[in-house]
Amino acid sequence: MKPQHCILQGAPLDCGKTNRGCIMGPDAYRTAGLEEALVSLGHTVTDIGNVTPRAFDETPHPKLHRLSETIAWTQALADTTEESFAKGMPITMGGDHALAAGTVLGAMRHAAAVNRPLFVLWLDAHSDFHTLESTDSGNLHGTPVAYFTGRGDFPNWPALPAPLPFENMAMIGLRSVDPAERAALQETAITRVDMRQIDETGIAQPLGAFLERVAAVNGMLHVSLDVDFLDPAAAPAVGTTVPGGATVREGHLVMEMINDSELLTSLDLVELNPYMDERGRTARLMVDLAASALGRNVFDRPTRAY
Ligand code: HAR
Ligand code: MN
Ligand code: MN
Ligand code: MN
Repeated sequence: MKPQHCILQGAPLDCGKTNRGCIMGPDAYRTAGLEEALVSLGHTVTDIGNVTPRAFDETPHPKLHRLSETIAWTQALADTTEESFAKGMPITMGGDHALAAGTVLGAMRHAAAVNRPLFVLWLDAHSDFHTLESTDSGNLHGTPVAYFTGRGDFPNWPALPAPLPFENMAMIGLRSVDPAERAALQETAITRVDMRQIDETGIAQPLGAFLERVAAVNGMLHVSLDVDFLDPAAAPAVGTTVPGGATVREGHLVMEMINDSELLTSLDLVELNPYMDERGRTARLMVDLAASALGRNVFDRPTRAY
């Protein structure tokens, strides 16, 4: 990866679920040395601080948790992300995964402005493909993919320039998909790679195929890395642990392949709950994975323990 100007943007959004703690995520990434890691790789970094949503009036909803707040965050993050694209590569320090509604919308606006296709790589145990109708938890961090692919009604949410085509999306690491999400996914051309496939073929094969498709059309690549993509033994600081996740080695391989592809244009680091961490180890691992996506050489892998 060529030297980048990285724009770190804190998104202490904690409204996408009922368990709290992601509000502390941005400061955990700062404490774990994200900026310093990127600078050591030859990048320049501006930390613009934390984004704040515009004022919102929370009207209690019978089913959906903190809907108005999530919409306000989506607007604010889309605007900030779009502005950050004008300066460099937006790297969003979450915050729970509801933030991706805003960051992907910002990336879509930028992609439309520069006339390039946008692709999204979703590294997650979950598909986050619920509509506002199909979610049974009411937790909006389970819905951003439906929003930005234009599936279902999201009244009062910011309008999309155009929905993200299903063909432009890959989900890798799946192992917790609700029945309604599964049925809906099967009707789409979203690339879905579950842990069984990773065990059978390795993670490099499906990832490499997706990256080739992005490169073939000079696409922009937005990567959304959910902590629960990783196995909870390696990354315990997340509210929604699912056993059987990606190993540290698989995580680094994915990030190193992303770096080699030179396709990355924006990155989300989501669902870190520092309240549940063990002496900062998950925050450090996430920082190291981000560094791998931005060029840390395999021989430079840190000796610090997770
Ligand atoms: N599908 C479940 C729900 O709708 C769990 C969603 C959990 N999402 C995240 N992000 N933790 O991936 O509630
Ligand atoms: Mn997620
Ligand atoms: Mn998840
Ligand atoms: Mn559900």
